Amino acid sequence: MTKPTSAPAWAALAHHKTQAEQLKMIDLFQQQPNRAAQFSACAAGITLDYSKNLVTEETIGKLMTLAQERGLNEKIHAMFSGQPINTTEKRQVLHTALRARNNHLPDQLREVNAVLDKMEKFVAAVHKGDWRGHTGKQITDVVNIGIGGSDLGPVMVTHALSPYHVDTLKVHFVSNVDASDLTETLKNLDPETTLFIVASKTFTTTETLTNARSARAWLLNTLKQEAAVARHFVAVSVNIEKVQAFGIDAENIFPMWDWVGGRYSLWSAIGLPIALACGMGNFRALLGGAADMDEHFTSAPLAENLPVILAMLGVWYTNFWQAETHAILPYDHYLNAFTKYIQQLDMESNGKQAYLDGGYLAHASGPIIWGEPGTNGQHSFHQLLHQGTRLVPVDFIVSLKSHNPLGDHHSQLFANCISQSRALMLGKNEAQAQSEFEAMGYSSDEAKALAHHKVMPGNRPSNTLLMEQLTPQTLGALIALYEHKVFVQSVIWGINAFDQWGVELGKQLCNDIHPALVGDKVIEVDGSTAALMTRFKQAQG
Ligand code: G6Q
Repeated sequence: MTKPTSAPAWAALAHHKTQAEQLKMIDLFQQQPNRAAQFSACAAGITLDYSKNLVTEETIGKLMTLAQERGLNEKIHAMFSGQPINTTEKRQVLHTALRARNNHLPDQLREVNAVLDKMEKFVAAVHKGDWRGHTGKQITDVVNIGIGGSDLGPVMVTHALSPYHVDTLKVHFVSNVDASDLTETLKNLDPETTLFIVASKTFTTTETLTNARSARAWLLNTLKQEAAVARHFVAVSVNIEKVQAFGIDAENIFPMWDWVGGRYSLWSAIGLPIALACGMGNFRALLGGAADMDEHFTSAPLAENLPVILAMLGVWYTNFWQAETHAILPYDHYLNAFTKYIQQLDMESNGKQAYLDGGYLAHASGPIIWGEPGTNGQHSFHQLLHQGTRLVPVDFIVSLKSHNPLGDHHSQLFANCISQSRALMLGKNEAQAQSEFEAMGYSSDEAKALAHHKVMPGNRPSNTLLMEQLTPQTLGALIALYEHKVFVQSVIWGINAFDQWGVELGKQLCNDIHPALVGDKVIEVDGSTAALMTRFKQAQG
């Protein structure tokens, strides 16, 4: 496959950008009364309003041509049909099979359904109190031990679906090898009523195994008998042998597969903490919402396809406007872990510099993803969004209905959300700024001198993603929407969204440094690292 920069549409877009610099969004709205409807699309319970972008019909046409020239339709088919598109790891990419309704991959589907059934029985047994702790007490707390893809998805969804939680069980998450994480979590828990899920696809991740060993020691410190482990530890992994070597019963292992990437795995048994928190019905509804988005992604024409539109707008700003970051701002308290989750999904997938078919990228790839829920961000970093020198495209995410209708909270939340996107677009000119200062009592000379501090350039782009309400279905669709957006961008850029070789070197170095830090082994390192190691050793006495 040729480089994206050689695609005719790439050159056309580069030329078109010089004209697009003259676009004023607010003028476009005046010229096209229908603009909001024209640049909106809807699928799987999510409406995407992308009318507040620096685009015209021509821009969208050219972006979709680029997608076609990059062979997007064929690549979508290749992923869904199980071709080994993760070529650097020689793997299929089949997280969509975890939520598939049709039977085009019978082998995978049989295995997936068997694991879903096993999860269903287990969740019901824990909820009903049929599964009890070693001393016969009912389980009241579940602690998921995992990191990265075995943590961020389940954490985000479990928080997001708080209104659906069963009230007999609390689910906690431990990820960091920093003992403070485990210690603070276990502080108020009772070993007799606590169940651990060790979630690790490979079952070789040092942080997870260290936490799991300490959790087992904590349990046995009270329960004394090794047999207690069988009632208090279950695992999710591909690596059955290693799980058994850790001492977890074969019965208590929920399998997953090589064809599910870590950051795409919340739909597998890695989602067990979600199912325990909300019940299997809600977990299946989450899968259903994602399946709805999959169906839309695989069937809708490119120009009406939500993941494709989001992705191509991202390409527009990243590659033609040199935007370096992308803000994701959910106006929803329950989505407080959403941006962090998308950060991994996007940055671990598309933070790449090598073309799939050889050579290094001649253009930018995935942006830096950041953000916080609104309205909190408005009292902090939104200053930079409005007046900073950088272009930051924004996704606003908001629901029409709250799970907690209280006074006018929700209307205030919604008003703030749409006011922010409008403010980004409108901006404020010098004359307006000056008269505002005058209205505040400043003299006209002072107001004139200060005016430029209040000027906001405006014309800054954003998308608004609207849901009726944050439910398991709409959340599933929203996550799948971003998964596919990331995939589409990887196709445009010609990179592999499904490997993560960049995280390896740090792990390798740590495997050398740690033994030298805790023992007498001497290793050759640079002066800075050596001095830091000496300070650590001295501090430990
Ligand atoms: C995700 C990454 C990474 C992975 C963790 C945990 O795509 O591969 O975040 O999920 O390193 O790995 P294990 O599940 O194997 O412990």
